[in-house]
Amino acid sequence: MTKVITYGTFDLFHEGHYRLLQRAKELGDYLIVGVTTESFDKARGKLNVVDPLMTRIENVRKTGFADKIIIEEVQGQKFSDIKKYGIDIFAIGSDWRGKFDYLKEYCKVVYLERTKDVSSTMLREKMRHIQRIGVIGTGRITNRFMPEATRVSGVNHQGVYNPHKASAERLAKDWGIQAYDTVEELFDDVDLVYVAAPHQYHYDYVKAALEHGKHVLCEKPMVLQKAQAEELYALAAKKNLVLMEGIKTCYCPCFHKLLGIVMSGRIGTVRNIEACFTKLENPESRELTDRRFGGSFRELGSYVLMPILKIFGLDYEDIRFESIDDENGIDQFTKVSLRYKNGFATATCGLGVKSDGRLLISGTTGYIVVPAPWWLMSYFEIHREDPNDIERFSEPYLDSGLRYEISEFLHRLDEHPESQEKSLSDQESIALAGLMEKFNEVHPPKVDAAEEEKGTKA
Ligand code: C2G
Repeated sequence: MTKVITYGTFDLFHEGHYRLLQRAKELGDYLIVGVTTESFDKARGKLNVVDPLMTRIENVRKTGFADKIIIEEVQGQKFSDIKKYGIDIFAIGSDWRGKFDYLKEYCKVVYLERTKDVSSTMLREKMRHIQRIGVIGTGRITNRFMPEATRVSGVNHQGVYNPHKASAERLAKDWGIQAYDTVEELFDDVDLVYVAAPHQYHYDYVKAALEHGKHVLCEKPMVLQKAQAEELYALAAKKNLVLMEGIKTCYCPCFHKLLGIVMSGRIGTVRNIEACFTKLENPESRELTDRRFGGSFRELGSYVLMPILKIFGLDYEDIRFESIDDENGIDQFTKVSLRYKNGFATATCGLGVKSDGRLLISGTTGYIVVPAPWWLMSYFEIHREDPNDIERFSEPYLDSGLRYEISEFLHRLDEHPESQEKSLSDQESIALAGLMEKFNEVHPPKVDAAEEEKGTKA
């Protein structure tokens, strides 16, 4: 008798789960299904799980494929289950490809293709159906986004668009999704759109997606002009759609904790904020060669300004930008100084410069320091006058951290606009676009007419 085992959360049970179990069962004679407990999902960073364990077990049972159902409670259990039940085959979806190769020493490991189209027909009685995501752009960030989206319950990758079809096809092949010829065809097949194209194309894609009635999560900087941001948020509101800017740090649990602590007055009244983000980037990269849209501020400015706007607000009295440029006029290093009625702030960003990427918030009774890299925040300290008086806080920040913004995006779809308070509000996102625009005014790109023409046509 060939014994097969598979595991999953099986939340909002859908066709992808059904087909996975069906094919796992076909691999042998006896199928064991491990269903994850809430606490295990929490520990492994699976977010937004809706159904309680008993409902998830019942849905697996109803398929009739499982000969035995067990619960998965702890890390390392797969290995002991394989031994305990004398398993011949471990089966799991292809989104986990390579991740369970270590089990090959004990049994055969089979990665089954994920189901591409997950319709909601099996979920008629459920509150929320599986949201199909379409991705625009296939760069580094998209490659991080794809695995992170599988860690959030209630979403499923559907397809990808890139005007360079070959790149879209590559990503589509890796993820068993569809590469679309036009962006309109992608919109027709999805509920949500993730825009991760180069910044200068964001406005057009976001606008088109909203006009097609799709919710949009757009990478930072969403747009480079305030009026464009205002227009897009107004359009989203008019169409009752969610539009959210993806500055990942502001959606992570540790940042929420930090903000709560600052706002509750634990370090007194805040007087100074310093945020720094620098990166040694490849000199050939788009960020360091694109005279119109490259440079450290456009690339990293959203991160360093975000905590300043969250804590001090949008009403600064004065702002000054200072940059060190390369011979093409691309800023390698930029410092933004903001003066508020009762406080100061400095946002520093650099490409090709390395500094201590920390966030420092100084108040009248103490200061908070988030060590580098603060934008991947999982720990911070409160210091007071007595050098021994240090309070330490930590919260998980898993992998690239994009799962938190995806989770927040779904939360807003469920009509929880109040969550803007602790992450990023529309007004703050509009203000960030305004600061991008201001930077452009004081630091106009050094481009000749031919390049200008090429840029607008691209
Ligand atoms: N699945 C699929 N097609 C989809 C969605 C999911 O084939 N469109 C598969 C997954 O690859 C997985 C199974 O269905 O093999 C269960 O998926 P989830 O409930 O999302 O569970 P997961 O987080 O993948 O947990 O220990 C837990 C396991 O490691 C897997």
